Amino acid sequence: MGWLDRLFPGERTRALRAVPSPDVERTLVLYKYDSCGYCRLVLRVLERSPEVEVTYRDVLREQGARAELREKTGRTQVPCLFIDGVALFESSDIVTWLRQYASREG
Ligand SMILES: N[C@@H](CCC(=O)N[C@@H](CS)C(=O)NCC(=O)O)C(=O)O
Repeated sequence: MGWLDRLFPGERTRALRAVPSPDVERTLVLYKYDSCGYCRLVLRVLERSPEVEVTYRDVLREQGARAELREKTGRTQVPCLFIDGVALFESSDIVTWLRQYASREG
C-alpha cells in the first residue's frame, strides 16, 4: 500500500508516484482481464497502436498476477498500467497517457 493510501484510506489515488512523461520510450506492463469493460477501453487504444509494446498480465488467467498487483500497489483494481514501474490506475487516465505515448515523436 502506498503512503497516500495509508494517509488517506478513503482516497482512490490514480497513480502512486509521479507518472513518467509519455514523450520517450517506456517499459509498459498492463494488468487487465478481457471481460472487464474498463480494460477493453484501454485494449482498444492499444489495438489501434500496434507499434506500442506492452506486456500483458491477465489477473484472471495468470496465476499470481492478481497477487502481484496487490503486492505492488495495495490494490487489485484493473486496468492498471505500469509505466517504467510506476502504477497508473483509471482507464480514462491510461487511455489519455497511451494516446499521447502513441503519438510521440521519435
Ligand atoms: N474507474 C475505474 C474502474 C475500474 C474497475 O472498476 N475495475 C474492476 C473490474 S471491471 C475491478 O478491478 N474491480 C476489482 C477491484 O477494484 O479490486 C476505471 O475506469 O479504470
